[in-house]
Amino acid sequence: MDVFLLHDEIGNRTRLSGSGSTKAAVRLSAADDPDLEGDIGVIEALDDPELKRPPMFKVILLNDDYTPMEFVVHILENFFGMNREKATQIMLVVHSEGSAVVGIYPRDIAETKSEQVNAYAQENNHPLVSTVEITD
Ligand code: TYC
Repeated sequence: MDVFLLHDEIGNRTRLSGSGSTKAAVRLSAADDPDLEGDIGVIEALDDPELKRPPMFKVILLNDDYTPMEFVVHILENFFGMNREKATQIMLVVHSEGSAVVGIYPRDIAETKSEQVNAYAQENNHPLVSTVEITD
């Protein structure tokens, strides 16, 4: 917790504490309240609201019975930046488990990659499909 000691012009010290804001002393004028004119008041500037991390999304590759293994490896190398060894390993996980997460990205990037993979598979007459799911 931040603690501020406020020294005013007439020698009084006021202990200000708190977090999430910055406080400053002001001398009140008749415009604020005629009864309090000349007293010390405190104004408080609230911090910016906490910025949340953007939610992240998984791109999931699904198995099928027809897409050639070499085509899947090619996809993993070219759309997900994997080297051949990693791409082969992940392809075999999809093949044996039915699906695997192949990347985690902010929503726009995950959706674009998934759409690009699905379009590329279609253009090449393979039934390969990827999907997008929000991370837990
Ligand atoms: N099961 C496919 C085959 O035996 C290979 C394959 C792997 C297909 C991964 C899709 O996402 C996939 N040819």
